[in-house]
Amino acid sequence: MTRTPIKNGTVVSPTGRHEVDVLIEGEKILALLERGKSESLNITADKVVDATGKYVVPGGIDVHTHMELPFGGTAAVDTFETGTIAAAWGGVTTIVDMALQRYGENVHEGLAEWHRKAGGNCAVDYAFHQIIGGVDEQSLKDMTYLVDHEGVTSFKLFMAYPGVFYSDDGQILRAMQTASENGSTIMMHAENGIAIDVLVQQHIARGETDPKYHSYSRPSLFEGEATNRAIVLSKVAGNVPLYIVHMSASEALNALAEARHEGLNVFGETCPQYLYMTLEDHLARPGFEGAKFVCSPPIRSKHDTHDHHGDLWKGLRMNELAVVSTDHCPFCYKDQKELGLGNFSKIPNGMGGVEHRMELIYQGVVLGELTLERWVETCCTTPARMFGMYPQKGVIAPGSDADILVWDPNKKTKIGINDKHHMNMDHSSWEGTVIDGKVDTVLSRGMIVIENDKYLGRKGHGKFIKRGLCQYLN
Ligand code: DUC
Ligand code: ZN
Ligand code: ZN
Repeated sequence: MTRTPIKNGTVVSPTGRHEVDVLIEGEKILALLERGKSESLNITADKVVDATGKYVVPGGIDVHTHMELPFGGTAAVDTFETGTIAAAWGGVTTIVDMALQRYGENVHEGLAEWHRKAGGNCAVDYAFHQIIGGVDEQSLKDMTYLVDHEGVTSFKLFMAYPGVFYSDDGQILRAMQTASENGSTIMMHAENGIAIDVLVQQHIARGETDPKYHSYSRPSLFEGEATNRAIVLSKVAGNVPLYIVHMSASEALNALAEARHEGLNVFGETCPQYLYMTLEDHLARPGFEGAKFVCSPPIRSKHDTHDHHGDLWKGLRMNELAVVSTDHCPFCYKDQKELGLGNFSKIPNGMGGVEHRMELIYQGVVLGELTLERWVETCCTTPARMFGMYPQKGVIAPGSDADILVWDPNKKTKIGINDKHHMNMDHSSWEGTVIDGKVDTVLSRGMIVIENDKYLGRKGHGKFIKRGLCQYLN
C-alpha cells in the first residue's frame, strides 16, 4: 500500500489547529504524528506532500448539487464527470447530488437513472438525496426502501414550482410522517410557489419581463412564510429532522432560529450566492446579463428592510445555519439562459458553483465573518454528520478516508472564464472575484487529484457512498 505523509502543515478541525503531520496509507488516514515523528519512526514514504505554511483540512463536502438535472426546458450542463472534476479543482472530495422522481414517475427508476449517470464517471466520491416530486402511496413506501437498502436517507420536497416538483401541505405532512417512521431527513425548498406564480403572471402582464423581476416575484416574505409552515408541519409530524435548503432571507432565518431555540430538529443551509450577491449588482445588470444570476430562491435586494447578507453570515457564526452548499445547477448563457429572453419566468433557474464554495467561504474568514475552524465545520465536517457520512468523511482522523485539501493562505485565486473555471458553463457566476488563498493539493481517498495546478485524477475513481441517518438528532 502506498504511504503518503503530509508534512509541516497546520491541521484545522472545527475545534482548533494542530501542528501535526498526517500519515496516509492506501485510501485511509493511518495516523496523526507529532512533528519529526515520521523521521524518527523511519516511515518509508512513496510520496511526501510538503504543507509548510499551509492549512490541511478535510476535503470539502458539497451536499447540494444538480448534475445533469432536466429542468426549465433544458438540462444542467455539468455531467457527473465534468462536475466532479470541477469539484476536485475546488477542494471538494464528496458531492451529494439530487436524484430525481417527478409526479407519475417511479422512485426506484429515478434513483437507478442517477446511478447510471454517475457510475464510473466521477472523479471524487458521491452520494444521493432523492427528490420526491410526486408524493403518493407508492413513493412513500419507496422512501423507506431507499433508507433501509440504498443508503439514501434524505428526501427533497418542494413548496415551490407548482406543476413541476411541487408538493401540497398534505403531501408534505405525509412524507414527513413517513420520514419520522424511517428516521430519514426531509430537505425543503421553502418558498410559497402558489403565491409566487400569481406575482409572476402579474409582472409579465405588466410587461415587466427582465431578469430582475425574478426576484421581485419571489419576495423574502414568501420564503419566511414557507419556512415557518415547513417547521410547523415537521413538528406535527413528530419533530422529524427538517433541513431547509439554500436559505436566502432573514425572515426565513428568523423562523429557523426560533425553531432551533425551541429544540426542534430543524437545520439550515445557505449558499455563497446568498452571502455575496445582490439584486442591484447582479440580477439587474444591463440587458439580459442578469439572467446568469437567476436562481431560486432569488438573489435579494441590498435595500430590503433586512440585511440578508449580514444576517446569513451571523447565522453561520451562531450555528443557526449549519452548512454551506452550492445548489450547483449550471446553465450556459447561450441557448439556455436565453430561453428566457423577453420572459424572466422562462430563464432556467440555477447557477454553477461547485468549484468555488471552499474559496468563497474562505474569503469570509479573510473578511472576518467566520473563523478558520467554522469554515471547516460548515463546509466539511457538519455536512458529513448532517447526512450520515461521519467519521468516514469530514474529519482528519485515523481510520477516516484520506480526503484532504491542502490550502495555501499565501497565494491568490482569480475566478473567471479565462482564469480559474473548470465547470461546463460558458460563463462564470463569479467572474473577476479574487480570493486571498488557493487550493494547493487535493487528495481523494489517498489519491492526489489536484497538485501544482494540474488535475491528476481519474474518471471512475469516485465511489458511491451509502449514507446513514442524520447524526445531530435530539
Ligand atoms: N433552485 C435553483 O435555482 N435551481 C435548481 C433547483 C432549485 O431549487
Ligand atoms: Zn431548491
Ligand atoms: Zn437545489
